[in-house]
Amino acid sequence: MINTEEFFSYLKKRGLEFFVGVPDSLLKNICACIKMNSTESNNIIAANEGNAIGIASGYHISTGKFGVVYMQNSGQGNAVNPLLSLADEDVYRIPMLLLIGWRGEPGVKDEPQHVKQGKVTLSLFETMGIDYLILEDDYKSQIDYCYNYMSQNSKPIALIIRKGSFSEYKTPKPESKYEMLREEALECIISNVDKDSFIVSTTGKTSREIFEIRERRNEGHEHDFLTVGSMGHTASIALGMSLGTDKDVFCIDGDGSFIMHMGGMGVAAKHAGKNFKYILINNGAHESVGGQPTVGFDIDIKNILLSCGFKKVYTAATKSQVEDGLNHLKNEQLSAMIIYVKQGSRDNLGRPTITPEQNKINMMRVFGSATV
Ligand SMILES: Cc1ncc(C[n+]2csc(CCOP(=O)(O)OP(=O)(O)O)c2C)c(N)n1
Repeated sequence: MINTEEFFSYLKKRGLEFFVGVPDSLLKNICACIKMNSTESNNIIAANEGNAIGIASGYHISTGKFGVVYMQNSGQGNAVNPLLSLADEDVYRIPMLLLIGWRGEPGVKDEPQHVKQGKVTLSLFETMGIDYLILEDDYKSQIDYCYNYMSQNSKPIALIIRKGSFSEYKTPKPESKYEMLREEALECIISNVDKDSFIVSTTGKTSREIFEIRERRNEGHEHDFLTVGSMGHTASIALGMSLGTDKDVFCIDGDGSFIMHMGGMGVAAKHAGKNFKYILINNGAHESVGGQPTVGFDIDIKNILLSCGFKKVYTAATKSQVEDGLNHLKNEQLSAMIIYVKQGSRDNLGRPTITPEQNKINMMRVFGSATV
């Protein structure tokens, strides 16, 4: 196991002192160490992994230095376009060090959404012509190698990081002015939406908590689309779903997810019928993967939604405010709600025990759209 602080210090020693990326649970300790030892201007938490490649590229152009870009391998997809059409040797040829958390490594048990991505992570880099090393205990010589490679070739290079590679890095518990936990807000939503409504919930603990709430209440899961992967696309899935039914479709998004592909909200609002209901649970953080901050508390999400076309946006920070907001959402067209919560979740939070495909089939049976 690699000592997280020593790894970070060695990067800095080699002049690798500008960090940008999207956090990942597998990289939780190194992300926490970077955050605790950096300022906001040399550790930027990007909206999505493609943006991170863009930021590292601009940084290189103005400084001549190499940015360090961290991401979960799920973010490889978001990064492909700027890696191939910006940083690539056939285009601008921009060096940067990619730190990639390898979820779904073949042979290592992981959740369904990581299995395919884990299988293709290395071959995708090979196809893109990006060289990589798998991080080992002798990380200093690997960092030296990457540094020299970037200097000589002026190209991106990746360090692929296996689960459990870094030692624990403890961070102080986050403080919040909000009272409610996300799970409490979700329980309140589920108790107050009509039984025949549908829910499309975002990636991470939101969907895991919804699954467990349904289990506790002895309810089925066939009205809930638990988006396990494809972070940032929840509102788009909900929009598409709402177009095929008269029943209400409640999108339950997270701030990190909303910010990742924010442009989709304008399109969703433009095409939403009266049954598209948008709820954003804002804890100002990527709570599911270690609590790295988002800009969720820095930007005016209410006005963003209003300018996207929502007619009214309610805010809630208590259960009774959530109930009031839901009454409005149920009765009004193009109303949305932002629920402010504190960070935190149960240590014993489980994961859906039905497969994603079964989740889809069960829902399609309710819609009457199943072909199998
Ligand atoms: C493309 C992509 N990048 C990163 C991740 C890792 N990831 C899973 S959940 C999550 C955080 C989601 O944050 P938010 O939407 O604010 O919800 P919260 O966890 O705070 O409830 C991240 C970064 C991912 N699944 N996919």
